[in-house]
Amino acid sequence: MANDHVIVHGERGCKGKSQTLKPGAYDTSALDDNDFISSVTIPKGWTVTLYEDSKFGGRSKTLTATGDVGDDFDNITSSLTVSNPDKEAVVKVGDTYKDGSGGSITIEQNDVDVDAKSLLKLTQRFPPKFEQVMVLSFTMTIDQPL
Ligand SMILES: [Ca+2]
Repeated sequence: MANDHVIVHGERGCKGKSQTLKPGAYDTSALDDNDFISSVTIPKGWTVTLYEDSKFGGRSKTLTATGDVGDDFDNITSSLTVSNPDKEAVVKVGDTYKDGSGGSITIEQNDVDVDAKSLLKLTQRFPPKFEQVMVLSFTMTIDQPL
């Protein structure tokens, strides 16, 4: 399964008319058709939120796994958002002392298998704005410790 995009399908069981979607927000005009989505193919760790109405309004449903959207959301999606977790987080603090007497600290996130549901929180509905909550598992390297 491709892991860099989501696919929405017009029939249950990930069949029928389909549209490939990169991470982003898609209002009704950006979708191939209104109210056509019945199932979604979702890469591991990604999140898709469906909205009943355009402009990300009405009822919503968040999906994190491939499958049918469910009886309660079959053929009613008019807008949606696609989010992928950013697994690369590198923070570098270094070169504080130009004379070389200091050191540098590198904090690098390991490839952690995080629960996608804990990564993103919708803080604003329109335009959709997500707050990323991360639990960092990192290694710290100190060059030239004082
Ligand atoms: Ca609708």
